[in-house]
Amino acid sequence: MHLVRYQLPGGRPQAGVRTGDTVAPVLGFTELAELLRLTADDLRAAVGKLGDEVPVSDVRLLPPLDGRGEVWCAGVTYERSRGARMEESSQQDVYDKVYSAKRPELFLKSPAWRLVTEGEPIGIRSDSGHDVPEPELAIVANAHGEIVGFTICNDLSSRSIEGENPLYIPQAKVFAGGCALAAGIRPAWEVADPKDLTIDLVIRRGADEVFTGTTSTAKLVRGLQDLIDVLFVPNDFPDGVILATGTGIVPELDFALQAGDVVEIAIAEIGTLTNTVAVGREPF
Ligand code: DO4
Ligand code: MG
Repeated sequence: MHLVRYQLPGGRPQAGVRTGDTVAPVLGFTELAELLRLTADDLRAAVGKLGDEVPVSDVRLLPPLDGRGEVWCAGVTYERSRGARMEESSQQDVYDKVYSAKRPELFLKSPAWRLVTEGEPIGIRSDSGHDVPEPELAIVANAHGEIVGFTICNDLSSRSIEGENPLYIPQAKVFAGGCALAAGIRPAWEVADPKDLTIDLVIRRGADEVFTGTTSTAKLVRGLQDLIDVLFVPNDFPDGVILATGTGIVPELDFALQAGDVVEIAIAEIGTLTNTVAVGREPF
């Protein structure tokens, strides 16, 4: 099962559960934020009480975060990411050091309202020139800092802007269409070992597969609860938070996304996320 947000034609967004090809509302709850204010045990009980099912083809699926929810990202958590940053950057040291430092790299990627989800366009910056998708396992934590689920995040990134100077990371990482989440959250109690999941990335350009890559969350150097604990030390997340755990797949430097590319991410047991690339606004 997946926790979802959905909308019937003309209706309001509703928190629900998707099972196969149907969705059903969680009785007594409208926003996902209300569910993420519950403890993990109470959430599990709540999603057992559902209203009438409707076919998923009758609804629009929405990004699985609302209210004051935020998406954060961890960076340089896989050896591959450390290597790729050191190759692209004018400041190699910072990436080398953060990979093994006690404090992880964490950054605010997106408020709930700016997210896109399955089937919606993803953006690349028109003033960038070198852009890649970053397919990442994303942790869903409730307001109490408990891990209650997992989804997929595409942490789209400008390699040229970040490579020029790491102080430009917020501009390399935060822009319209730059953060996509899969349309469902797999509850944590259904995922036997989140540190042993295969992640696949395929990028299609017309009829061609122009990039394929695969990794496993077993290669992630940080503990999942450790990352959440660091995030919660100075912050409250009253409506829950999603933390993407970093990428272990980075194309070689000669690859860059183009408008019209189709980016497909699959994470075993969690789901899939497919979007088409669009170029954003005019350069400033
Ligand atoms: O250090 C920059 C960001 C790295 C990142 O997003 C990742 O490793 O996934
Ligand atoms: Mg990333």
